[in-house]
Formats: sequence, C-alpha cells, structure tokens
Amino acid sequence: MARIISGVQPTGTLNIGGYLGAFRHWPTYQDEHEAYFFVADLHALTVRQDPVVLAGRTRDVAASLLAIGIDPTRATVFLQSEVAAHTRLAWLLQCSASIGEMQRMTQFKDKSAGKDMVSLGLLTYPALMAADVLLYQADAVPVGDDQRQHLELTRDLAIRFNNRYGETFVVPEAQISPVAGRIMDLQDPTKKMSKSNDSPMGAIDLTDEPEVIRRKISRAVTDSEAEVAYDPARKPGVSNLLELLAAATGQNPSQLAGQYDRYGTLKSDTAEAISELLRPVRERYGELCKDPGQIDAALATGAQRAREIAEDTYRRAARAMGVSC
Ligand code: AQP
Repeated sequence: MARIISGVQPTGTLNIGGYLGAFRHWPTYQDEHEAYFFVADLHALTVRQDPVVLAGRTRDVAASLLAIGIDPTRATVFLQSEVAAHTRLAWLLQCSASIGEMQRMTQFKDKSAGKDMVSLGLLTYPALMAADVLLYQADAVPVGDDQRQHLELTRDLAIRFNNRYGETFVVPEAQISPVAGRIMDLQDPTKKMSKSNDSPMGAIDLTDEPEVIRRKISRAVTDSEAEVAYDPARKPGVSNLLELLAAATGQNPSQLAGQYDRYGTLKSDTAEAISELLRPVRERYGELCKDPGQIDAALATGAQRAREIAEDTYRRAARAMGVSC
C-alpha cells in the first residue's frame, strides 16, 4: 500500500482555501493508502503565537480534521509536537542543507518581508517540513500549489542524503490538486486565502454558518466591469468565485462563466454551493465539540503509531550520519 502524509498548521481556523486545495481529498486516501495526517503545531511557532490561543487552535484543527471525514481507525492523526523525531531529524537535514537554499524559498521571502524580527525557525522551516515527510517514508504528499517549492526542496534533501550516506529515505512526489490549487482571498484576490490573513471577510471558515458565507461572498471584491469571464490575470476576483463554484460543484470554471451574465447571480450560486458543501463538516464539527474525549483518544492513538515508524527512520538516518541515537 502506498503511503501518504500531509499536515496543516494551527495558525487560524481552517478555511475553504485549504479545504478545496488539500484537506477535501485527504479522506479519500484512507482506504487505498496508508495515510498519516498531522497538525503542524511546531511550524506555527515560526511566527509569534499566544500560547493559550495556539493550544486551543491546535485542538480545534484536530477536531476539524475529524470533521472533514478523517477516521482515526483508518488513518493516523497526530500532533507534530508529540513525535520528537520530527525535530531530531530536522537537525540532521539542516546540517545537509545550505542557508542559500532556505533563503530562496518564496514563503520565507513573503513572510519575512517588512518584519522587524524574523525568527530563525521561519528560515529553517523547510528542513522541518522535509523531516515531517521523510520520517514516514511517504510516497506522495497531497498539498496545495503554494507548497510545491517546499516539496521540491524535500526531494532534493532526500536525494542528497541518500547519495551521501546510503539509501535511507523514500523520495516523495508532490500531489497537487488540478482544481482549486490556489484559492484567493475574497477581499484581495491577488493574495492567497490564508488562515492568518488580517481580514475576517477574506476567508470562509469551514464552520461558518450559511448566512455568514452569504455575507462574505456577497461582499467579495470583483471589478468594475460586468462581464463574467474566467481570466485569473485580468479578473482575479470573478475568476476566484468561478474557481470556488467549480470546485464545489465538480465543474469547469471557464464553462461555468458562460452560464452567467451577472455578478450577483454568480455570487449567490457560489454561496449556496459552498454552504451545501460544508454542511456535513459543520454538523460533524458541532457533534465533536460536545465529545472532546473522542479527539483526545484519536490523537493519543495516532501519536503512538506515528512514533513507532518515525523513530525507526530517525535511528537509521542518525546512524547513517555517524551519530549515536
Ligand atoms: N488558499 C489556498 N488554496 C489552496 N490550497 C491551500 N492551502 C492553504 N491555503 C490554500 C493548502 O492547505 C494545506 C495546509 O496549509 P498549511 O496550514 O500547512 O500552510 P499554508 O499553506 O501556509 O496555509 P495558510 O492558510 O496560508 O497558513 P498561514 O496563514 O499560517 O500561512 C497545504 O497543503 C496548503 O498548500
């Protein structure tokens, strides 16, 4: 059985961007793959976090993963910080990577731009992400388009390590969704929809009620023209709405454009489709919140399973580099 792994940072409430670009597909891997899904709480520390808020969001993101349909009896769900091998392997990989490689990452450039204090962790983040993947000897990593460059670096580090120290890691493939690979912010459609963006009106959260979804989409920024066309460069706002509607209904955004002659109807249909798509997630999330013991039990079992495989890979890598483990 092929093995897959993917993770999500608890830097905010999960939104429709990450859902359509990545998480929506995760439950489909559970039967035909050995699947590992984790909450990347250590990655969240690369930017300053309030400890109480971070701990709450970490649990909330874990609950959301169960709510989207990840079944802890068919997949391994865990918190990154509960498996010590992640940071231990990250150190070994940092010592095989160059500063230049890390500085070239566009996410580092974007997140460090204009900041007075940039943490060293933000620079070395890709080495921890490489460790997240390589520890599990994953064949494939389903991610959104924004993670393509980090996955390329993970592959480079694995190949370099294998060449220097002998075959140790499986070299993973990125699996990027052909639709909705990059959903844009509703208030600034030139920017990716992100959990940590400032404007709450820019993102649709997975647990938003239908009237909130309607309000956010009705206020989404479009343009001063009146033509509905799929042209992300010239009409980013309208194209983003078409992309959302297409992903929610399994259609093609260019073909959908031909069915609309008014922005208002496009917006109301998009709101309706997203609201329906998220209905089961909202309902399951509500049930899980009433039974937090379920989340704790899933995470405890998941961490135990994850540690077994991760520690084995870490020991092999450490011995290959000549250090005792
Ligand atoms: N807007 C998006 N469109 C498509 N895919 C997306 N992903 C995130 N945003 C979009 C994909 O979701 C997975 C989990 O992402 P993550 O939380 O690990 O990191 P991220 O890409 O940095 O997500 P955010 O929301 O932008 O977080 P912050 O605000 O903290 O930087 C990944 O597979 C990602 O590609």
